Amino acid sequence: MATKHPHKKKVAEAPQTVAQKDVASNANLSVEELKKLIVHHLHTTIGTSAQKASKLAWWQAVVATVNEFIFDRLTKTQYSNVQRDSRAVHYLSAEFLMGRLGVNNLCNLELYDTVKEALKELGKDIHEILEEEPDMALGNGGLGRLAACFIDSLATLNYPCVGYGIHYENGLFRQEIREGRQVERPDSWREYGCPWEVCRPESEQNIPIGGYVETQQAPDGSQRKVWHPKSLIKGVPWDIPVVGYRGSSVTILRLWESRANDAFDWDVFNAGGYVDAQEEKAEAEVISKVLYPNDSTEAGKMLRLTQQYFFTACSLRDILRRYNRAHHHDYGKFALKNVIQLNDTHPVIAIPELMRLLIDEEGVAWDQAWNIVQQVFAYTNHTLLPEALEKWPVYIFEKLLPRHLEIIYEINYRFLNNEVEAMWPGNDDVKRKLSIIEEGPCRMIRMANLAVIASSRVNGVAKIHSDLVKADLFPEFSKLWPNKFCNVTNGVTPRRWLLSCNKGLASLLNETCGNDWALHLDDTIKMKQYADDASFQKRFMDVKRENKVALAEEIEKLTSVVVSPDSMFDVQVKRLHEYKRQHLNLLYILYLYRKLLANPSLKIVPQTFIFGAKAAPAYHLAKDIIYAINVIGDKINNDHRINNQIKVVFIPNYRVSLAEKIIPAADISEQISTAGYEASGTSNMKFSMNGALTLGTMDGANIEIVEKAGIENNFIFGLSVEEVQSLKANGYNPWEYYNNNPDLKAVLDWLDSDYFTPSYAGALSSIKRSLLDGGDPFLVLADFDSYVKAHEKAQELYKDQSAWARAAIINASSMGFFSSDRSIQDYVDNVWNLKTLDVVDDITM
Ligand code: 26Q
Repeated sequence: MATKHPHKKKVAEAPQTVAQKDVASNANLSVEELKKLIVHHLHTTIGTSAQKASKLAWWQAVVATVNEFIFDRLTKTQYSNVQRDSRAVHYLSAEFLMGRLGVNNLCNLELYDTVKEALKELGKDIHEILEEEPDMALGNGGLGRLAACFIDSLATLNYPCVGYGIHYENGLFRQEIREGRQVERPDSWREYGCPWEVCRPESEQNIPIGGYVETQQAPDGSQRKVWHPKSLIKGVPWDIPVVGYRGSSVTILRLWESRANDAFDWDVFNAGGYVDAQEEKAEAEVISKVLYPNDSTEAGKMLRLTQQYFFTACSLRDILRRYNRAHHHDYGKFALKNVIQLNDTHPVIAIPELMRLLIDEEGVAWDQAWNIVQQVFAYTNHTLLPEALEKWPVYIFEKLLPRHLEIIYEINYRFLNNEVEAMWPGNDDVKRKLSIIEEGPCRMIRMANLAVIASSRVNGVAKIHSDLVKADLFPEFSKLWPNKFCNVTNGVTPRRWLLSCNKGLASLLNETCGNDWALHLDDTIKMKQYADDASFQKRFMDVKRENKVALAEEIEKLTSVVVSPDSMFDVQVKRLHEYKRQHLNLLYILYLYRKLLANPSLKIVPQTFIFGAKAAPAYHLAKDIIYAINVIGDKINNDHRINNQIKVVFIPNYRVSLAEKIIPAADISEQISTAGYEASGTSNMKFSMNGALTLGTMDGANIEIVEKAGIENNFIFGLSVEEVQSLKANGYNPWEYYNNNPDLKAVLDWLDSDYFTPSYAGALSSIKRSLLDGGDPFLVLADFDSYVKAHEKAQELYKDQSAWARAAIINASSMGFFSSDRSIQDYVDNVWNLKTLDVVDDITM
């Protein structure tokens, strides 16, 4: 910065802060200015110097620097929302799988290159510094990452919104592999504090829980319900600003942390119960301690319901508080100003909680409250797996949420006796099916039924999934309310999944499609015209190779396995689940290995099979599959007879930051779920965007992906949804496939031997057992043959690098539809009905 008095002796001067600058011009910020800001923060925020600072300190200083820009924009966004009294969406999700925010925030603020240069001049490498950031792994997989992509798009598109979730102290467990087996370790993403987040004690909430309900009679004979809760839990909000791309809005992800309520704590404490008070404190704090590591299976734990209730109750009070600041408890406009999106059934307890708040605490009549609730809520379904549909025992509700239980009974009674009775008079079968209560020895609350009954809209996450939601999951509901059901195909944010993670491809896109493709992903179609251009093909494949070289280095660092960037990288990274069929992939690898052993002079396309997957800790078969991948990989990687023609690597602790390195380097994207089981999938979109070819089934969003990118540019195999359904209906017998296919029989029998686990025969038998005695519920054996053929086709094409490049370019050019910006626009048009916000730049406060 220029000194105002050049004649004076130079003194150290604090650089101008961003608040004093014109922030609209981030891109024009000079390297010199940024260097000063970063060093300034090293001194004044972190308390160290450029000479002494650790990498962590440099990272913290970079964050402090960009936070100046972020908070300025955040204040303006929030001010504008209040001024306009805008209608907003509140995205309620038990999971937000944000990953790292560093690269993404720098790219969205268009500061990446300047910060890179500034750090370089300060003698630091931006990659190394940004690697210091721990992943925010507050989610299991697809559903949580979708929430993260959606909030990025909401911020970019300037739609008024708040994301609400849980401030877990420990995110998804860190996975270590010991002797081939998964070991779970706690994940502490805030060990040294998270510099992106801000605590907002002024917006704390107190949430009642437990106790009993008293019925009071008024003199006029009417009844009033009074809940006497056993305790209060304090909810402390932590705000994480989410930065829209290119100076659009900065919105908030508000995560609730549970604490002991002060009053209760002190009562016990004063009575001399110091130790008891500590126990009560621990009991409250445990609620936000840890993310449940289940993906797609139920874990009916009391603590899980408490988590769900805790964060939705905090969020609703926050929404009501904000509404009442402008509308003073007049609920006439509540549904006009608010929409609440339920990310799966996890936050569905919000429905009776909003009824309770309106009726018991705000004095709204039942009919008006129900009217509001039915307009405000919308529900997204993410699974068809029956065991994944949440149900809670009535006795748990009696204990934790007695008033909510009464409200649920009342909602159910009115629904069954009005709507259902009108449509199906006297039909008790239908009533039993549609009831929120499942009768039986242990009566259960069906959260999905409650969600459908109370919501204005119900959507699935890919075309085929939404069709199946109507036809198979909720056929009667969709007959009752045909217009309630709709589809919103998932999407992913191109800012993280292309612009930030694949700089090489991003610059090819800039060259061929202009500079706005990260905002308008449809623009990438312009690259398609170069699909046949040999020189462009080469440049495209050079970028891919560079990414493969970087991944090969990372693989060697993490696993000590050396892989060749010239081999075909075949990648399957996702949660481990039988329906995702990692074991089908493994059977193919065994098949190929056997072929090579049988014929040592056989020349195949060299292939590297890359896996990454976490298994739910109690899902034994899933953990056995991880073990099998590791021991089989170990054997193959060290078997000199096959001349390094295949390698198998299992990358431990798969997470968002690893995905960002793996996906840009993939040649083949394995999307091989049994048709009808993967609701959508979202990594399939990321892979395709980055120029991988899909080897997959006609399931979830794969169908729409190949519709756009051309089935001929991908490798589709296996039974269709209809074929799966009819095979199952007609009695599927896996033994037939086993007995009729000698190759298949041989690889399955191999699992019973001690070939891969010397001195421990049968260590891999559980996989074979599940596929034969277990009835092969996901039709692995039925699809094996066609899977092998798909792989053969892939190798054929790979031999022709020009033809491969062409298909890869077409894939990468055709993913415009799968931007989460398009998904969000679909939600806005069909569900939320929002208007974009003009962020006021000039605010006087
Ligand atoms: C349930 C009960 C107790 C504890 C945890 C859970 C739980 C947690 C996470 C149940 C399910 C999940 C996550 C589900 C999920 O990620 N589903 C995926 O959602 C994606 C986004 O729509 C889809 O693309 C995937 O197809 C779907 O599997």
